[in-house]
Amino acid sequence: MAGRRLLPTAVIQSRPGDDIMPDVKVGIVMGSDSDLPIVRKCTEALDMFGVGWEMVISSAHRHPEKTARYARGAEDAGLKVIIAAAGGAAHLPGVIASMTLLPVIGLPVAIEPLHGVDSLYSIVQMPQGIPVATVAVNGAYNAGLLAVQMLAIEDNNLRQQLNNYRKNLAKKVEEKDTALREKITQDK
Ligand code: C2R
Repeated sequence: MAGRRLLPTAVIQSRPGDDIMPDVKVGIVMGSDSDLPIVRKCTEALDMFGVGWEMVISSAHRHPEKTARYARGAEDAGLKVIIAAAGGAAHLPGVIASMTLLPVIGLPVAIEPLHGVDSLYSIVQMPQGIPVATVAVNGAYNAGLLAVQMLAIEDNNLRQQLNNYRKNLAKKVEEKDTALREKITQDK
């Protein structure tokens, strides 16, 4: 069935229990399980918009064959966007991007001893020809949001949800501004 895939056992999915996942559009790949506490925030954003995701550990350095298999198979598997997270010498997002035409969002993860500057530079400084859309160091929530925005290009329901999300952000700014004014008036 086009766009559907049977779950490889190593993949964690957004809706545990299903054998077939017609709705999984975002593949989240991370270099190690140590990245998970950061990467989790991606799934919070995706879940908020009801976007199906799957999650897998792979490494361009430690397991290049698995990484290539995943990247080359992603489009046929029905994925639309890949989020690739890695720390240190973070070649994973770029290598994945080189093996698929799907947009790849790179998520630099901060680890010792350089606290993410290394992963940021390795992900963002791609050579011309193979882009990776890089978010902030540990910017996992924005990686999820950016994936939703990409999907919203062809999904009016997601577009509407994103509009509401933005309106809510603006409303919170107004509330904070009002609270600030009240506080300053009281302090006078
Ligand atoms: P360990 O905690 O397993 O030692 O991993 C991972 O993403 C993680 O942040 C330490 C860090 O190594 C990163 N890693 C990469 C790649 N594979 C693993 N940057 C890669 O292929 O780019």
